[in-house]
Amino acid sequence: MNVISNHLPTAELQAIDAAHHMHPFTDGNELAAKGARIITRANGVYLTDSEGHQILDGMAGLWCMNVGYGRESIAQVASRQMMELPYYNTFFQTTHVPVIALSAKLAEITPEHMNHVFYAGSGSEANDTNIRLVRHYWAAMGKPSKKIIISRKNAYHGSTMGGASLGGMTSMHEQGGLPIPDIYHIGQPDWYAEGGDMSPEDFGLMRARELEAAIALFGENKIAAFIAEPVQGAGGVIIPPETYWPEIQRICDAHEILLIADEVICGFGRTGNWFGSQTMGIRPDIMTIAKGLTSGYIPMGGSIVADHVAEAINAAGDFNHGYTYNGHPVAAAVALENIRIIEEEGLIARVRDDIGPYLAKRWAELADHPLVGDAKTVGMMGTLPLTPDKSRRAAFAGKEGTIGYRCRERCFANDLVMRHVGDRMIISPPLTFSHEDVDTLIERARKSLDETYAGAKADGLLKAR
Ligand code: PXG
Repeated sequence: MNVISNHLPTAELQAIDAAHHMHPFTDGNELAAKGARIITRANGVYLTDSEGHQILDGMAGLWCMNVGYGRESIAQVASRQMMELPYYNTFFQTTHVPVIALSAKLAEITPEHMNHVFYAGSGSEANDTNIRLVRHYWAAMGKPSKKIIISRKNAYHGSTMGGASLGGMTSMHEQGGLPIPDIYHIGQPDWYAEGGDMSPEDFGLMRARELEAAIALFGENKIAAFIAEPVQGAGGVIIPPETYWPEIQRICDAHEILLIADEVICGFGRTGNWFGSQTMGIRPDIMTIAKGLTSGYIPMGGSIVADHVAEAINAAGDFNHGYTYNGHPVAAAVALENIRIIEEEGLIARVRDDIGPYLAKRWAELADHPLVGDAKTVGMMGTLPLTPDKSRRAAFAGKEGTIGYRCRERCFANDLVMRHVGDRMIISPPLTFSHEDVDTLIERARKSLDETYAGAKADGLLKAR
């Protein structure tokens, strides 16, 4: 029997957590003083905490719980697979049925020219694979000098040395001596924050052309790949202007640069297609997947590899790369069941035609709030930049993120999980959200915005920069 159970008082559990558990992206001392929120169960789109609060999960866990909590069939599939074959590796010329079935299924639902998968345990691991994969590919093609990978400022591609280097988060680079060599970052297509007086269309083109400038700077013979999220997630749900992706695709094609679409957040229905690449109309050579692949029920990630890339890799002999848990049988079985649910319940069409448009309509209503500078969605992702002056899309005069943090705290108090990135509020709810869930989210978000506004006004924090 477990000695530590949900039945200990909250404060006691918090004290044990603070004493022994190091949290990701967290100030440990600050959290120890405050006490972590303890989530004890979840069902559908609601979380329950140790104090009995029913919290609407506007973030689908961490952008991953696409089919919602409490899926009995997933638990049953995992349990059966654990009894039949809990583990075997895919090294040394072996394979197993769950990984065979999942690979065939992924080949079916990914774009037509992509029929190969290299598995990993997470999105970070998959992006580390991608770095090795694209460099090895160009070496196999007789072009070993093509090593540099171009990414974007404020991108998120994971927390491993490779993933964090590809990412464009300077606060991550500052810790641990990153980025690793031969990674270069260009600007992001964030028209709201960086577009100034330009039209979104002109700004999108300008940011895409930074890729061409970077290629000219180093020389085409040095560049292996460009990596980007179809819609930046952790950076603040940054939806690029319509001109951006077509221009990026043109540049990659014109200069023999592999295009890696990081679909860790956008994949598996979030944008109203199987993959964000389809929503943005691009043709990637590699796609990073994780999160929605298993809806977070168990960890799994991978790289979906286009035929021409896989053929070159296969022709070059051993690819000296692999993880113990490549294609883990229980994770593969869970992924298959998760995909079966997405298909059976028509969740992708639902996001595209029903709940996505309804969320877009209700979310847009928040734009009339005095704190809100913009209110956009794509599929089941939304962004809400806060501002003290709508007409200029101005930033707050005080420390960046102060108002966003306050708003997140108000959301928590009002039983809604809505994240903040700086002074932007973001959502990414389960794809199973009902119209009523959207209504509840909007109601709680508006109440939280009202309280944030009143508090910020009282504290004199509404001055513009
Ligand atoms: N790529 C993208 C686009 C991601 O969003 C990863 C790779 C890394 O995946 P793993 O499975 O290694 O975490 C991610 C993960 C946040 C947040 O604060 C976002 C992620 C992870 C943790 C926090 O929004 N995304």
